[in-house]
Amino acid sequence: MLHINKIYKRMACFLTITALVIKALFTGMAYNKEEAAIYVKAASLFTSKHGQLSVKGNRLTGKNGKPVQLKGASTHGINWDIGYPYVNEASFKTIRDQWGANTIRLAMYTEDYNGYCVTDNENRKKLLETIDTGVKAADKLGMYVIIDWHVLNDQNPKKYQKEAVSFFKKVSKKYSSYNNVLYEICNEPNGGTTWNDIKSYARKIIKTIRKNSNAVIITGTPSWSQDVDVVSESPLKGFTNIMYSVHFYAATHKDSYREKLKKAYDNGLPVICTEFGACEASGNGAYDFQSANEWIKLMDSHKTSYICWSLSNKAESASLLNPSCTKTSGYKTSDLSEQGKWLIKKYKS
Ligand code: IDC
Repeated sequence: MLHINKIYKRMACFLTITALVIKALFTGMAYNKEEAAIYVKAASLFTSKHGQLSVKGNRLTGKNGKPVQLKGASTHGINWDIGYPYVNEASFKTIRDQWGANTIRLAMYTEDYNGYCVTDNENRKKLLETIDTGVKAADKLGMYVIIDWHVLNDQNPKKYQKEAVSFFKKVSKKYSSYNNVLYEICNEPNGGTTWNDIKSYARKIIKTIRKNSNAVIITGTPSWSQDVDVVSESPLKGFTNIMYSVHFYAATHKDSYREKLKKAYDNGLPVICTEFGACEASGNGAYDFQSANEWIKLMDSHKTSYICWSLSNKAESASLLNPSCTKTSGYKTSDLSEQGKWLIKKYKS
């Protein structure tokens, strides 16, 4: 489907190129340095290079059919202090240019912290505006963006299924012309939530999104998105461009959890790591960079995409910024937590 935004972009591109060719013909010159730089920059943007993502076999692939590996940072809850300060263009530009990230995940809690499903209309509107700012900033910077329906204390995504249908209907329609958006439909089902519960929820939400968009859809997996092995025995059928999330916190989740991922790989499941940390699952405690390095090595060997939790200065180990850093963009190495410093070394290498 060709949407208005795409048509405008193509028309603008076509008209500009035509104007430059005419100018070159009349002046006998090629276009000037500044103009050339704009084209080189646009063409080199990560999303221009890879375009609309899809899933081929167990791999995330770009428009040319080649595997694409997303690497990025997740926000903390964008509802955490409504008006989350790190969702702005300069902030994303810093993490793109200084950290080597190509993706940002917008985590919106559904219940915790005055989440989307339990807050008032005014706050809900602010959350949608924050998502909009994030999607548009990422698009401009050539970054992919994951809109994350952050189920956590609500445990079973079916609890707010009605709200989820209405939310994904709205956003998939709004962003149908954007090729940089991925939808994560339930962060971490937990408690007694079974794979069958998640599957029934996922079918409903996938059908809702598919009315507007063929974007990649990511579903959470049982036990805080750890049981990819279980899921790989019985993935969803009848849909395309679906991925399954695996999450880990390296100081808590070690060999036995990596074995689950290996089994999912063996069974050909398309896996994406939409959240991880080098600390404990509580988001605090000591780091285990050795275990984190093992996870990264395993994921790199399968070109699995990964997104680190979280772009925040909250006083906890999982934060990428130091608690003393009050900047909302232009983060320097000295502003980063130990995990932040480790992460950018990984992303840059
Ligand atoms: C944590 C936040 C922390 C917050 C807590 C409860 O870092 O500040 O108090 O949630 O809402 C997850 C979740 C993610 C957690 C993170 C660390 O997806 O929301 O964030 N974690 O505990 N799964 C495993 C770990």
